[in-house]
Amino acid sequence: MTSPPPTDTSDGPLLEGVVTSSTGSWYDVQVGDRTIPSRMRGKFRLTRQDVTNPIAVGDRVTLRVADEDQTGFITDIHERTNKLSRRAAGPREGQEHVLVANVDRIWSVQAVRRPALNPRFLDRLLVGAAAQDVPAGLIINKIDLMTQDDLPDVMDLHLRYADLGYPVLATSATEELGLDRLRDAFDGQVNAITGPSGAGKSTLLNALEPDLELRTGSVSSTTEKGTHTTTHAELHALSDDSYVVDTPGVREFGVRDVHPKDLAHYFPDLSPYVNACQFPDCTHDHEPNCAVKAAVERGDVHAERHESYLAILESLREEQAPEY
Ligand SMILES: Nc1nc2c(ncn2[C@@H]2O[C@H](COP(=O)(O)OP(=O)(O)O)[C@@H](O)[C@H]2O)c(=O)[nH]1
Ligand SMILES: [Mg+2]
Ligand SMILES: [Zn+2]
Repeated sequence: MTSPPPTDTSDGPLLEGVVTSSTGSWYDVQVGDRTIPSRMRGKFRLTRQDVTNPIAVGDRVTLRVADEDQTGFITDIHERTNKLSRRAAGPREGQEHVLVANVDRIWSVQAVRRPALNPRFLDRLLVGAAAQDVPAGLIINKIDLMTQDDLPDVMDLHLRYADLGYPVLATSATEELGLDRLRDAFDGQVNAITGPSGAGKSTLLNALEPDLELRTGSVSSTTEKGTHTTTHAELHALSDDSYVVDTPGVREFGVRDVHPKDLAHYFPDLSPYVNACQFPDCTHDHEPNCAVKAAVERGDVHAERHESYLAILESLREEQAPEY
């Protein structure tokens, strides 16, 4: 931390690559088949003091590789298409922490059982993703545990989100069901994977790529919350042009900065109705002649989606109370 920012003493050719892991001072940059340990220009930190990490996993960078020791020096960060971030905790509280940049899709994993399906949690993730311009998808895992009793809820969840335009996949990581489709869906993309602890994220990734050897099962939910696994997020290469990054426990990403007024816009099923409400500032909660509530009553919008909307609205009002 106290050492002077490194300067460009390297002499090799300029290359382009993607940052696959970051420890804060060193970055692994993948260039073709090579992984090049690299440092960055000090000015990136100076010009971007509002974020904890000026370079994040997923960033595309230009670097120069020193002939002498084959380490890299990052000279340029390319413009991002999007990023997933959350607010930093601890000494950097309030700053933005970028979890991963240039995400093609974030996949939310839900388990049929252990832990139970949780549409409320899922909707929060979908809002966070939409607010950060990251397309989302749903993976329903542990289908091997599905019983006759689970079937209606699982089908309902599958259809509900497929109807909203999200890709929905059903898998069993342990029985290796649905993995070919998952591989196809991941192909050629930078994928983030998220969802509640225990849903099977790490097991799924190991099933796709056994060499990853990610720890599974044994992580207690408290440790997972306590350690900022996300600070050391790592982009795993699954094939030449497919990557995945595990972003566990990022419940709050993106949602907190949504203005309550804009919330309905992040629900593709609610947003078509908002202009038909009687009051232009309708929050689709208690107001009369609300077109959203009418759509729920007609069955055109799933009641649970409206409940999720109201629950998120409530949490935003609590957090943003001074302004709203
Ligand atoms: N029956 C069943 N168990 C699974 C499946 N996927 C994961 N598990 C188990 O669920 C537990 C949690 O898995 P893990 O991958 O660590 O979940 P994570 O917290 O989401 O990364 C482990 O004991 C896994 O063996 C599955 O498809 N079917
Ligand atoms: Mg895990
Ligand atoms: Zn309304």
